[in-house]
Amino acid sequence: MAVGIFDSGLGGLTILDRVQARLPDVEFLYLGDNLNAPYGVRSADDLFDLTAKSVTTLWDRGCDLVILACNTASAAALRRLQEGGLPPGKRVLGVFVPLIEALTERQWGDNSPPREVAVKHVALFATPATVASRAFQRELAFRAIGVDVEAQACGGVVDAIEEGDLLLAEALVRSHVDALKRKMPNPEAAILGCTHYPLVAQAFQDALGPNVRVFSQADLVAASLADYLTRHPNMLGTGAGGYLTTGNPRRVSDRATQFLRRGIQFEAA
Ligand code: DGN
Repeated sequence: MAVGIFDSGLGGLTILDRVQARLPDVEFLYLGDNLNAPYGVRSADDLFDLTAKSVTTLWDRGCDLVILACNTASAAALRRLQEGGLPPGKRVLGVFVPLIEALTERQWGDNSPPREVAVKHVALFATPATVASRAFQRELAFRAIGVDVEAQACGGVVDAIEEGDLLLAEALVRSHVDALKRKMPNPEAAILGCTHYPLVAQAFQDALGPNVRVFSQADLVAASLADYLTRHPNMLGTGAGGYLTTGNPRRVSDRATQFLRRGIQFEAA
């Protein structure tokens, strides 16, 4: 019985880590499309095709529920997958909505009309593809009015993290935060809209200062998944847990072990 977790590469491990801590009795089958990473600079159609292929792999391996633990894939493919008709008994969820529900102080699945919320100025940090999609602003507009969102495309951060160069990633974070602050000097909240960024969350917080609330996507997704599985216990699926990659399993295992600071063995997808 496993829930599928998909990311373009290693970033989704930050989500997996928190959902495993929250749901220790649930198995997870992780799939990283390392062969085709990074996703952040690809076209929307390309992202849709790659994401659909990986989601189908996880469904075929017995995961009835797949989480897109990648904002770039969620932005480009989630609604299209959901609206295109899912195979019987299969579901796919993304990582945007839990974050936006927390930002707008809504309960899970509250689809009431958009309303005024406490936070007025939000900084969004994400990959170029996620920023270009405007998916975050679209989902937010379904739930809130009067919120000003300033988005900063954080080129280079994912690549530096995937290469294990955290010092470079932190330096890039500081320059992206500076660029954001020139456009929006006093955000009240910051969204780290990429599953790689928890690895450099402290650099974001330090550069933004103590008065900016940085939302933790991984914890919010974990809480939302726990809630979903309580309501839909039949979505646990029939597959076995583990770690799959479209890339080189040995190289990906080494990077993942460094990334999460615990031993992880990937197999070929
Ligand atoms: N971690 C992915 C995200 O949340 O958008 C981006 C990874 C990538 O391939 N650029």
